[in-house]
Amino acid sequence: MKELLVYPEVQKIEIKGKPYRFNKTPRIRYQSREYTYNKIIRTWCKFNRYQLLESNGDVELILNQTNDENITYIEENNSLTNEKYTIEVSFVNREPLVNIRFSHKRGLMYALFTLQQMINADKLYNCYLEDYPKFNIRGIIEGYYGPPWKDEDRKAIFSLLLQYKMNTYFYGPKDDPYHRKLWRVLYPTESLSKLKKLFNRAQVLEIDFFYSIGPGLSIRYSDKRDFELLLEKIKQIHSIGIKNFGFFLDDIPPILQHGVDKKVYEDLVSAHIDIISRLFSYLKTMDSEIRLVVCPTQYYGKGNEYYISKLGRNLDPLIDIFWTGPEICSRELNLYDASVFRTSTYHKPLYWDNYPVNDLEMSEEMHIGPYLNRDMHLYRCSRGIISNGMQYAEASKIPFITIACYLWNPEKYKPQNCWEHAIKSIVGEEDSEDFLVFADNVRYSAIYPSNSPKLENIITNLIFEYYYGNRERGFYEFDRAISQYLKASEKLLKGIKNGKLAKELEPWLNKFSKGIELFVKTVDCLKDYDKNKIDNLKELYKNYQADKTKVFADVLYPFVESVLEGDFHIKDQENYL
Ligand code: LTM
Repeated sequence: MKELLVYPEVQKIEIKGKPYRFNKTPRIRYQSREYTYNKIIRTWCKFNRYQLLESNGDVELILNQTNDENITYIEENNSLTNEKYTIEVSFVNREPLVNIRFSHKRGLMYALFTLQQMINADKLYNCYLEDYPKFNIRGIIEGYYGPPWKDEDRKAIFSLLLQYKMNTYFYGPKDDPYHRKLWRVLYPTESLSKLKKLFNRAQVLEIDFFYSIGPGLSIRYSDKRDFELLLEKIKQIHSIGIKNFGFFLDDIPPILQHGVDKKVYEDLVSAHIDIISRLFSYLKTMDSEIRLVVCPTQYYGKGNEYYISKLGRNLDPLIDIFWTGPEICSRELNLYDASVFRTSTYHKPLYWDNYPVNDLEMSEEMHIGPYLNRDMHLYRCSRGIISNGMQYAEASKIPFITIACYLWNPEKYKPQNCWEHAIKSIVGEEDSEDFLVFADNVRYSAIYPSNSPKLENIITNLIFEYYYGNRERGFYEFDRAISQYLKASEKLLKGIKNGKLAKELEPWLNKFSKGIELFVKTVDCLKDYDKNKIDNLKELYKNYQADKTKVFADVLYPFVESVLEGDFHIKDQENYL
């Protein structure tokens, strides 16, 4: 079958014939009917700079809203949906006619993002495609420690979420005082109106906006007044239209703190069951459409421990429970662990995936690598995945795109391809080749605890040639390979088109360039062993190590150290053979 490169990849596609090739930006013919859809089509054309006409045009667009079973139900995960769509491209008098079927505005918007990628690839295949997500809840959380994103960052991220068919955003920055430390205090008018604008933007883009509150540091669970204050705060947020709430009890003491609570509850989990249940029943009477997601105090582990089993079994099945997997930052998420959680809590986990977040002790790392090690069938046993972002909003977009592609179509997700696509789209076509050279050395994280796969090969090859092969050839190949790194380092340091990204990545770009210089000078000492050079190298290495920014992880150190210690000269080739 011919390849149709659309991100995220579509579920089913049948290509029936040759493509229609555009030699100029297409004009879209669309007979307006329904106000909401007309507005969507107009915005879509404007965004893509397509001319919109009522007659003539190059591509005729027909919208077909339907509540048919095959558009409102997903077999594979047995769920009702408003996100499914089909696109049929046929040709009438050699001109493309595009028929989109959908049940809801969200499905239509997703269809248009697929269609624009088909059109922008300059060829529109005669085809039929059917598309829908495998995970129901797909999104991100602003839930890290550190400076919260600015509203303009959030809005840009919302657009990215829609473009890559994610449907959820959780507001829960640990450093917004009104979210956690000052949870009892209502938002001042100005902050509330900003939150409302943000929520409105999310609504326009079909993103479910969850406001989260984290009262666990100080709340007295049994106290009537504290419960009233909690409701006051929730009501304030509800007054601006928000109907989805997160109730966070993470990163708080694991046992009851207040004397009054110790008298009323046998343990922390009993207090949590009580307050969550009271809150949920209040919310449901206030507004039946409200959704509630809880982040428990024990949010990682095996999934069958006392706290989480008791909590899950006693909470209403409609309340979703966050879970970060076997670890806080889990290397892997698999079906076995998900089913243990489900069996013991009577809830499918809603993953709070701590990737790409890089706060606290991870702050020297930059997590721009692709999403990895999540089972391709996890959607069968989970409610969805919410990825925790980095304080670096622009850099977070790279992993976010790969996460979105995995969540929509995990069985077809190809991390490397998707990552290269993400880099092209965020960094820009002209800088992406050099950026990839850099990014390959900034991949270290909980989900990828090694680094620099390409650079590692260069070192391995050099060491092999040095001892067992041909030294001249080894040095020649090294020079050739490293020239790409030198070029990338020089180009990226001069600046890239995406200035915001360059600013966020500055420490890592600087460290990359220092590392490449160190590497070249180290090999220079190998080529021509000289006491002065070694002394200079020692100095360079000391400076390099003083900067803790993590690039190359543990790939460069052992090589430089073995040269500094004279290993290559002491161990003579013959001794090794
Ligand atoms: O993961 C959870 C549920 N809570 C916190 C996050 O706020 C924090 O960003 C991550 C990563 O450090 N770890 C947590 O424990």
